[in-house]
Amino acid sequence: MYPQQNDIRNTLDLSGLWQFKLDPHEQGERERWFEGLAGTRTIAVPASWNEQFQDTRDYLGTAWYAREFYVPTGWRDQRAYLRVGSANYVAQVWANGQLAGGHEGGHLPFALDVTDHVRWEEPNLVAIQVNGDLEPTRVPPGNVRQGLGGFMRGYPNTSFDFFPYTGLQRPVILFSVPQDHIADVTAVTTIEGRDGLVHVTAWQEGGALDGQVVLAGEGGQWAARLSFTDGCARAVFRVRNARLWSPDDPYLYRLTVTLNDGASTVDRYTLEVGIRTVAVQGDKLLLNGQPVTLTGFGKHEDFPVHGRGLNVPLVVKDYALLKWVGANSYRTSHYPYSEEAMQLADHEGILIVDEIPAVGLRFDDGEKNIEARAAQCRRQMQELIARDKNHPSVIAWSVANEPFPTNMIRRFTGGGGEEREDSDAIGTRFLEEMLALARELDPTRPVTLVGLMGGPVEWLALSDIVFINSYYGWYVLGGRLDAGAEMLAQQLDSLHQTLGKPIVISEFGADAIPGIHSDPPEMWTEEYQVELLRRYLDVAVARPFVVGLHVWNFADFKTGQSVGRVGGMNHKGVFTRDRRPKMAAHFLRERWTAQEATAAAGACDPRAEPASSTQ
Ligand code: BDP
Repeated sequence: MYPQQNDIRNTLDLSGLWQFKLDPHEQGERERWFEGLAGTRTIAVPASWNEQFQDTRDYLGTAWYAREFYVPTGWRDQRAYLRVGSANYVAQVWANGQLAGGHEGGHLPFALDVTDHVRWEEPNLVAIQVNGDLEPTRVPPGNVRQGLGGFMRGYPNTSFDFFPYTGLQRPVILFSVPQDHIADVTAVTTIEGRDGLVHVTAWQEGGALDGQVVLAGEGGQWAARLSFTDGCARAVFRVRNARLWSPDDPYLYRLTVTLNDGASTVDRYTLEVGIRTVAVQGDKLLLNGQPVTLTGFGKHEDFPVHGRGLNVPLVVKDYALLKWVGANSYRTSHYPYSEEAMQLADHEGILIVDEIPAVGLRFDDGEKNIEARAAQCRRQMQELIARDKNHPSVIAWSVANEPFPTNMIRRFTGGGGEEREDSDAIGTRFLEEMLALARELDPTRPVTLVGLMGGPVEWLALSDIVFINSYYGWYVLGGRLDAGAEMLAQQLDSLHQTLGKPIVISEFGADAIPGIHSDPPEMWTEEYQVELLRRYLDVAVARPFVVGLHVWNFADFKTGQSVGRVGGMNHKGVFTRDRRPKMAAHFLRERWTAQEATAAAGACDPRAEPASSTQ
């Protein structure tokens, strides 16, 4: 659960300046650096370490962070936890020289019980060892053996197209809870007629206390007693004429769970709850029983200097730009984003497709590697759903981005790619397993995997909603916009005919270097980017089963260095990296905000070209 400061619980944010030291020869543990770091420099947390110094840009190996802090005396009777929001990729934590625990996986929080390590009335030392090496067994993988002897390979050698930023990228927080405490709360909402039902499950740890749950918001306040059996208790509220959560009206009720010991309150935790449902029906995606069309982007957590580090003003700014451009949604490509981003999405009514870092997966490098990645994907899926299950903004889980079939290159080059290979069958089992796990952990949301253009249809068929990345007019049929649009139309029609499910075009776009122009449009110009997006929007609008369009990308973002990435950047953003609109942003705004106007006027298809704009 996200740490909370209230009358009982406490939080102490350790963001700020930390001591920092690289450990390229892995000597720190042997030399007991966790007892105190010597010869350090000062670094900011949270932030990726890569761009804070010139010599750390491409350093992904082991490094150490340390800082001292006091624990408030008032916490003496409570349990204390150290919570790391994101340590990319693997971390070990020492408190006052004692190993407190560790974590693998770069974008999800972990909390370690440090109660027994705390020193009262004197400074405490925390040391965190982080390693971000790229390895085939990690998720996402890197340094994967590839054909072509390294020809055209990028640096660093990732299996994904974004910079492998490393370090303590989200806040490190010390928090305390009472000995007997609320361990978890889940709120699931359903709708019956005009009523909203809020189904609450609460878990307590340590005690055999009674509890109470109160829901408050428009229409009143509702309370129920929680009696725990085996640490778990349930309650259901019926909210008559509920004010439903939606992008147009992201209304949140407040749900407060308390544990009571006779007369006094022992623990308290408050959640914001949006009453809404998500469902797939035939080839439609339904929000609160009504068809919804996703407009938006694939994004990245990325900005100069702090890299992938949490930057709350940037989260706010990005949501303001999403609204400005008329977007209602985005995908957390290609890893879970900050908890603050999810909270703000709840407040602002942004629909989120929440993705684990399973990008660049292949199934042809041996059972050991494949199983190591599967284990890691399972863990990340569990941790992601545990973290984000209560956000009304989260409307779907994505278990992978562009899993790579072995015969892909042959598929593209026309060399008989249709025959199945063993590794494709391994891939099928892998993806089936991840989708089944997500469905089991959360039966209330659709699940998907994001397919690679031209990838196996049998993989797309496994999803509840078909997500497909499509680069006709760019990587395929580059320079040929009309031929690209024709291919897109054919592919969509054939997928719809075969699968009969709603389709989201989850990536499409063209790199555009800001300020480069041409007429007629040529690749890499702003005009070409606009014209490519226009064609995709036009093809989609004629196909009601296309229930979403996510442009790749919201903003330009940093990548490794390679022949396809000018200045170490992917330039498919419709905003520049510093959030200035390219021509494409104005184009989308014209299309997507006009959609609101026509929708409000009750006109037919909201995605249609506005009458005033020129073709
Ligand atoms: C897609 C990937 C995305 C890349 C994009 C691109 O899903 O991560 O950045 O292509 O090449 O294949 O721009």
